[in-house]
Amino acid sequence: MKPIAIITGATSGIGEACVHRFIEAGFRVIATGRNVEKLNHLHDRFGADLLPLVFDVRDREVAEGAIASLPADWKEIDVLVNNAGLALGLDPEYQGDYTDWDTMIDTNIKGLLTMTRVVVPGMVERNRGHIINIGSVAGDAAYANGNVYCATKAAVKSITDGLRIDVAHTELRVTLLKPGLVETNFSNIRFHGDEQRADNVYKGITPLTGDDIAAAAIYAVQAPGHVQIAEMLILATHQANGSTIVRKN
Ligand code: NDP
Ligand code: 8X3
Repeated sequence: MKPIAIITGATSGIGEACVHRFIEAGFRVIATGRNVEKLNHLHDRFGADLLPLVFDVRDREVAEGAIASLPADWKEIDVLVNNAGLALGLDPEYQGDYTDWDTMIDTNIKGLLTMTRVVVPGMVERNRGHIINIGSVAGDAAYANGNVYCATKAAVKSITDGLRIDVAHTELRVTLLKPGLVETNFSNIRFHGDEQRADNVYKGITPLTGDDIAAAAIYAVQAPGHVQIAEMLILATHQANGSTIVRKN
C-alpha cells in the first residue's frame, strides 16, 4: 500500500507543488483546502491517488470532523505538511489592521496547531510519521512592516521545536522548512489583489518556486529513518535574509 501524505493549502503555490511531488514520489495525497473547484481539478488530474478534503483550517470542529471521517484506507497518515498560511498587509505595527492580524494568527498558528492536534496522535500510536511545517525566513527576524506575519512564523518555529521534543521518544520526525521569496499567490493575497505591488516583490531577482520547496520536503521525507532534517532555510540566491535582497535591473 502506498504511504499517505496530507497537505494543507494544497490549492495553490507551495502546497500544490507538494501535491505533485508527493504523488510523483509514490504517495497517495489527501489534498485539503477551501477552493472546491481547484481540489476537484486536482482530483481529475490524479484520480485514485488523491483524496480532496474541503475545509478551512481555522474551523477546528470541521477540521476534526474531516479527519475523523476519512475512509478507512486513508486514515493512516504518514506525512503531514502544514502549509496553509498567508500574510495580509505590510504596514507599520501601529497602523495594522485588526482583522488581518486575526486572520494570520488564526490560520498560520492556530490552524497549524489544530492539524497537528488531530493528525499526530495517530502517528504516535503507530510510531510512524513525519510532520513538515512551513515556516519562513520571516520567522528568523522581523523585517520592516512584517510585524505580525513575522511573529506567526516565529511561532511556527517554536511550535515545531516543541513538537520535535515531545515526540523525541518515538520514530516520528519533525521538519521546519523556512523559505525566502517564493513566487506564488502569496503576494497577491498579502496586497489584497494589488498585482502591481505583488509583482514588484519579485522584480530584479529570480525567486524560488513552489516546486523548489516541495523538493526540499521530499528530501526530508526520503532521508533514511535515522536522519531527521530538523530545519532548512531555503533562500533565492540573491537573498541573504528577510530584509537583504540584491536586485538587478
Ligand atoms: P499561496 O497563496 O499560493 O497558497 C496558500 C495556500 O494556503 C492556498 O492553498 C490557500 O487556499 C491556503 N489557505 C490559506 N488560508 C487557508 C485557510 N484558512 N484554510 C485552508 N487553506 C488556507 O501561498 P504560498 O504557497 O506561498 O504559501 C504557502 C505557505 O508558505 C504559507 O504558510 C506561507 O506563509 C509560506 N511561505 C511562503 C513564502 C513565499 O514567499 N511565497 C515564503 C515563506 C513561507 P485558498 O486558495 O483557499 O486561500
Ligand atoms: C514569506 C517570505 O520574506 O515575504 O514568508 O516574508 S517573506
